Amino acid sequence: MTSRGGAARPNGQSQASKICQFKLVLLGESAVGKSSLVLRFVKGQFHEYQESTIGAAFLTQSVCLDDTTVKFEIWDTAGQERYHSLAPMYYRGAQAAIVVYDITNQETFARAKTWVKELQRQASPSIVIALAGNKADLASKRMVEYEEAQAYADDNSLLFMETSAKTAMNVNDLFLAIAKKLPKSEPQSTSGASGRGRGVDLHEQSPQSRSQCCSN
Ligand SMILES: Nc1nc2c(ncn2[C@@H]2O[C@H](COP(=O)(O)OP(=O)(O)O)[C@@H](O)[C@H]2O)c(=O)[nH]1
Ligand SMILES: [Mg+2]
Repeated sequence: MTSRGGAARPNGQSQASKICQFKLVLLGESAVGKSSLVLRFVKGQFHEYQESTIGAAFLTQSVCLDDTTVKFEIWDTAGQERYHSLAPMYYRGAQAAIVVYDITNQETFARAKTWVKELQRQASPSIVIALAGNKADLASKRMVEYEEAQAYADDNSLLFMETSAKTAMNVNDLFLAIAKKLPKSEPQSTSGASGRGRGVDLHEQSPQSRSQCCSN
């Protein structure tokens, strides 16, 4: 379902607004707040007793960047180990991933690092990876230092923010930062000529525009 916007502009500008669609996957240990981040971003809500995710859940939400509407197809996965083998199904073809940990739990940070490694090895080489240190509202129980996570993110070229699905801190900003980093319409880079997982799922089928996400 690709709706188009801004086809006719009253001021007569010929440039219609673009709609870009991207697949984004959330990964991370269970209970770090993946579903809560999605719920906050998509519906502006937070539930103290968020039901745990079974398998995966799918939602969409858009953000606007200048003349471009970036529509995220969000795949929220279950963090339990028993679902691990399903994960490649969700990150394959994804243009963006948010790897979430809980700042009050070191183990979840270690687990986030293994997700990042797996994405670096198995996902699309051009995937935009963001690291989210969630539950930033629980600062008094902090076990993962901001600087440690920032240094790790820098070393691995990840976007990094501490977030709180509870207070909404940095939730929209994180998705917006990802939207900004995603390629909107530039030509395919020659270095990535194999194009594995460049994964533009939009349905503009002309061969030259395969590497583009936008329709206008
Ligand atoms: N204090 C606080 N609790 C949170 C936050 N995000 C999620 N939670 C809580 O953590 C628990 C697990 O959240 P959930 O979204 O189900 O985690 P998931 O398993 O990663 O999807 C729930 O009880 C949430 O209410 C947050 O930012 N701050
Ligand atoms: Mg969940």
